[in-house]
Amino acid sequence: MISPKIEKALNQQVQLEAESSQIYLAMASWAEVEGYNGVSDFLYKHSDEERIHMLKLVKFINERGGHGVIPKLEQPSMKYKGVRPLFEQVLNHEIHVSEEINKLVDICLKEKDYTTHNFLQWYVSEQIEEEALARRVIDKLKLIGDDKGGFYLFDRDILTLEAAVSAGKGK
Ligand code: OFO
Repeated sequence: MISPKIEKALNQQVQLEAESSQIYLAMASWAEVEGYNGVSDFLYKHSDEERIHMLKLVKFINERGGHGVIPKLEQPSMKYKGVRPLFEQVLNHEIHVSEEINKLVDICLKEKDYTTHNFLQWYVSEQIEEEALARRVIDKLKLIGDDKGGFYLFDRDILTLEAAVSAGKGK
């Protein structure tokens, strides 16, 4: 059984994961309209992953005797200044998510809720990968600069970056 305090904190995380999914979905749609098909596929996939993060939390809360609350969401921005600023926004957002996960872990330790603490370790590792991936994408974009040919290849190959980061080559 989770305490009301942990339930509330976990539901705040449900909201954040749902917001992440929504933001990446808006980014994916923008990229698709702009003709960046690889970037768009990458972001649609990322949006789906965030929804899974949200669902995992909802199911955990319910299994532990709480009630996973499905939140109301704000409309994300429809316009982005370009692919690099977009990924800088992704990185900043993921850093924020990591900070929130760390706060949650801290609450669990203070409340001596080791079950939830253990459950959250998956999110801790996931955040390391997500930040590494966003940094890797930004590094590539910095290298490419204004080179259109380079950007064409980047857009074509962006989905393979994720596999490289997951395989531990994210640095
Ligand atoms: Fe990328 O945030 Fe979920 O965990």
